[in-house]
Amino acid sequence: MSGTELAEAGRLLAAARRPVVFTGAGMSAESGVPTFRDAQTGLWQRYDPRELATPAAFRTDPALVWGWYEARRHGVRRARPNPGHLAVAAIRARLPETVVITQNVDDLHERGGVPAPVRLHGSLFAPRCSACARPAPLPSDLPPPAGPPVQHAGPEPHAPAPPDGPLTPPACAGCGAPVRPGVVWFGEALPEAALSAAVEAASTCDLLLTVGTSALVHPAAEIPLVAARLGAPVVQVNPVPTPLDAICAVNVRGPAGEVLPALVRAAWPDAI
Ligand code: BV8
Ligand code: ZN
Repeated sequence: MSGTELAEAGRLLAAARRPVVFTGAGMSAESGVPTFRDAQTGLWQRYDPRELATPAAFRTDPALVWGWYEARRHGVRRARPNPGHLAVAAIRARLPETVVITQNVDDLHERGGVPAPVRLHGSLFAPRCSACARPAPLPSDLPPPAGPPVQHAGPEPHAPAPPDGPLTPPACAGCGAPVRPGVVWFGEALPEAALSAAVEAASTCDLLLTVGTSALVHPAAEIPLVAARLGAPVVQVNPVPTPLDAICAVNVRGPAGEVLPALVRAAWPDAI
């Protein structure tokens, strides 16, 4: 990350009043949560995440898909917000009109101090019935996540080993149908309220910060384009180029956990 890009991005952030922070899997990479690009581990390395994250896969083999999501939920429970998540919360603390929009299904923004990010693709912590959509309780096999966010991102010391295989999903208490994860699968529509809140925020923001996304999954990938089309500067944080490079005022090449705290310091030297 070069000083000039950081200084320019800091200047844009300091001048903003209604920023949008738009995040993807790269935001949680330094917390140990694998991105969609990262190779899967264990049994799951045999599967393409895009195949497993579909209604068809759940219909064909609900235990395989439920097991995968439970393994991911365990992994997130063992993870902690990284300094990037804390910096996003610091931006929002400084600029209360900040809207955080995420594609991620982990809860690290909330645990990092952002109470209600706009969730475009759902959450690992909101299971519901696959037939009647009745909310279902989370399997209670895990200790609550430890206290306030901490600097290091190491795993939870005493959490039990994550399941690493098929797991029969619980039955709905209402109609008995299998419970499914509360995420948006490929081929499924995004939650109407979240999508319109995201488009609204991108349409009225005075800066959009896009962090850790390859911008390949739609319609989420269009959110930064909405902001750019309406004249808001777009700043990208990603170690590598993405399809968004061309619309960005500044591309800061580096990991979110390092760049975002430095960006906040560049914008507000007294902040952290
Ligand atoms: C729909 C939840 C229709 C589940 C997810 C237009 C064009 C082409 C295709 C389509 C189109 N419109 C629709 C489609 C089809 C499809 C789609 O986009 N396909 C893609 C693959 C081409 N979209 C859909 O199916 C959507 N639904 O269209 O429905 C419809 C409409 C009305 C009525 C009925 C139906 C639904 C899409 C949502 C799917 N669910 N997640 C789960 O998590 O299991 S998507 C999932 O994948 C994530 O949420 C995220 O969105 C995406 C992964 O992308 P990223 O987050 O960007 O992560 P990735 O790993 O790709 O990249 C990581 C980046 O971080 C990299 O750039 C890397 O360099 C960087 N990085 C790494 N480390 C760091 C870092 N950056 C910073 N710091 C670091 N340390
Ligand atoms: Zn039901």
